[in-house]
Amino acid sequence: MKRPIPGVDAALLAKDAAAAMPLSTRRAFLRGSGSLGALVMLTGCNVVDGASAEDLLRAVSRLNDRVQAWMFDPDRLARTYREADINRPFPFNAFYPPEDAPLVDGDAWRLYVGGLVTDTSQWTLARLQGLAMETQITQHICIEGWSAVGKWSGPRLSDFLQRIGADLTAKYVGLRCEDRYSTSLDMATALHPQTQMTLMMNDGPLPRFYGFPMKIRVPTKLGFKNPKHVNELFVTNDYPGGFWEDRGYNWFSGL
Ligand SMILES: Nc1nc2c(c(=O)[nH]1)N[C@H]1C(S)=C(S)[C@@H](COP(=O)(O)O)O[C@H]1N2
Ligand SMILES: [Mo]
Repeated sequence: MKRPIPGVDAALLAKDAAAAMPLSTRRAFLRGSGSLGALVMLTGCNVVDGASAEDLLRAVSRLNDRVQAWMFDPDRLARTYREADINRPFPFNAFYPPEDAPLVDGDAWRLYVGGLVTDTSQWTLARLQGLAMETQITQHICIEGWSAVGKWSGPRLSDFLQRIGADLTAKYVGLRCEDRYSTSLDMATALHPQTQMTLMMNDGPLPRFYGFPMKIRVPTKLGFKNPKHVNELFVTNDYPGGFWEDRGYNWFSGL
């Protein structure tokens, strides 16, 4: 290993980096040597040659993504709840107040599909409604400090991806929304049995404030990874980021 950054205590730097990791990553890191050398090796970020603290934090965050993706168990189901546990009214959240929620015309709406798929035909709401649907009662956890149990129904995203001939070995599924929100999922999560193209809430059409006409429900991830009013889906190997991900939230954000 090369010489440390002048004036920076290597052990302290490694300790700070460990503190910035989520618990699961930190455990794996400290189970190894937990040293600066290990950090450089793990992140692929050469902190020795004048990397800024920001570069290091970015590298730690991407390392967190890789460790979380590696630890993700595609067969482990998110907990499901009873009808009596459903929160009514369900909380609203977006990067704007409720009155600014998009007013989407369900007849004119189309889902555009692109990237590494063989069938790029557009989807109307009626066509999506023709797919086999499932219902889940699961918990939504927002990073802002609230959680609520809701009931959502729709086709499995994995069924849809198979139907459009998606390259299931690709890394990411990118999602874009009517309100210019966006997010992206790792393929393993996109294929998880509970990841849903939600068309209904509480046995009725998905209401305007909760993502009409279609949201992606991902009960294995934080709330911001559940995009509402989705109108574009693409499959890619190029990291797509997302609205909050580009503003510093950890990309994987698994529960
Ligand atoms: N299109 C869109 N989707 C979005 C958001 C948004 O601002 N726009 N906010 C996210 C966040 S941070 C949360 S917590 C949930 C809130 O969903 P809800 O209004 O159904 O509770 O939507 C997520 N999906
Ligand atoms: Mo959120």
